Amino acid sequence: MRIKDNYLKLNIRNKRTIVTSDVHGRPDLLEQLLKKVDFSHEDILIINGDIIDKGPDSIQMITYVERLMAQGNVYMTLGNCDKIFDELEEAFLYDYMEYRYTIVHEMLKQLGKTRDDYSSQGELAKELRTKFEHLHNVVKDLPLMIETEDYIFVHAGVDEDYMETTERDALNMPFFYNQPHQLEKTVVVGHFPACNFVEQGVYQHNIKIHPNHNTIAIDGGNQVKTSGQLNGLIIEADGTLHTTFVDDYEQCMVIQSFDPGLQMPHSFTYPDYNITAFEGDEYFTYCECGEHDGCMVKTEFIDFEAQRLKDDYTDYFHTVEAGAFVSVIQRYTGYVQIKKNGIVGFVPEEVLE
Ligand SMILES: [Mn+2]
Repeated sequence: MRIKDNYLKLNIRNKRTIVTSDVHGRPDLLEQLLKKVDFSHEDILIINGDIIDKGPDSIQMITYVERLMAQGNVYMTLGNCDKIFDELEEAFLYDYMEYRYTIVHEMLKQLGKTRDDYSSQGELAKELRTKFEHLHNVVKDLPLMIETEDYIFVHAGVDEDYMETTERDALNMPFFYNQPHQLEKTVVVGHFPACNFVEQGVYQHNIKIHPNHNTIAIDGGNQVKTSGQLNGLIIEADGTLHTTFVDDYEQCMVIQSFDPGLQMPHSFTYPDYNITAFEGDEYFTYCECGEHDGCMVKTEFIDFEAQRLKDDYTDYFHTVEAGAFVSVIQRYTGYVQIKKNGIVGFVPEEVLE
C-alpha cells in the first residue's frame, strides 16, 4: 500500500482548520482542545493519526472520533498506533503490551478475560476482531494522507515523490522534520514529539514550524513524554497560523518572583541518555556526556549504576513573576519542574505556593 492507494483531497481555504495528532486514548484532552479553540460546525478538524494506545481510554477515543467524523467536517489520517487491530497476531504484541497500555488491555478488561484465557495469540486476535469489529471499522480504512490546496497532512512523513510513499514510511518515519524536501506544499506531521528537536538547549513541547523546510511538527508528546501536551495547529480562513495546546497538570501560583540570570541550557532527549555522573548532593550532580559540555543534573534523574538518565532532562531554569500560574510537572528535593508556555524548566520550591 502506498499513499496514492488511499488518500483524501480536501478544500480548506476560506475555512478555519484545526489540526491535532497523537491524542492517544485521551478523548477528554481532545474535547478540552476543541473547547479552547471554540470549535464549531463552521470549522474543519483534521486529526493527524494515532488516536489509539498509550493513554487510558482508547475505546472511548474511537467512539468519540467516530461521532465527530459523522458531523461531516472532521477528518482523520491513519497513524501507526491505529493499526493495532491488524497487528494482533504479530510476535511483538505481547512484549509491546508489557511496557505500553494498549486498547488490547481495554478490550480484554471489557470481556473479563486475560491473555492466558486464549490458547494462542491467533485465537485472541480472532475474538477481539469479531467482538470489537465496530471499533476496528472506524480506523481500518483511514487515508494515509490528506492533501489540501496548500498542505499535506501525514502522520509521520513523505518521500520526495509523495504519492509513492509506502504506508510503512508514511506512518513511521521518525526524523522527517529534520529532512529538507522540495515539496511546494507544507507537510504537517505528528508521530515524533517536537521536543526531540532541541534548539539552543531548550526543551519544549510546542508545535515547531521549521524555519527553512516547509514542515510543521505538531506532536506535543501527549501520553509519551512526562511533561507532554496535546497540541493544536490553527489555520485561519485567510491562511494565518496559530498554535495552542492543552494538558492537565496541576496549576500552581508563583508567590515569589525568580530570575536565574543568563543561561546556556542543556537538554537530553530519549534515547540520548548516556552520561558520566560525578559526585553530587541531594540536589544536583555534575555530569558529562559526549556532545554536551558538563552540566548539573537534578540528582533524582540519574541512574548511577547504569550511568544513564532516567527520563528526558533539561537543566533550564524558568524566570517567573509573583502572581503568575505555572504547570507543575514534578516536585523534587528543593526544586520543582514546571512548564510555562510549553517550555520545561526548574524553579526553587520556595517560589511556588
Ligand atoms: Mn505515531
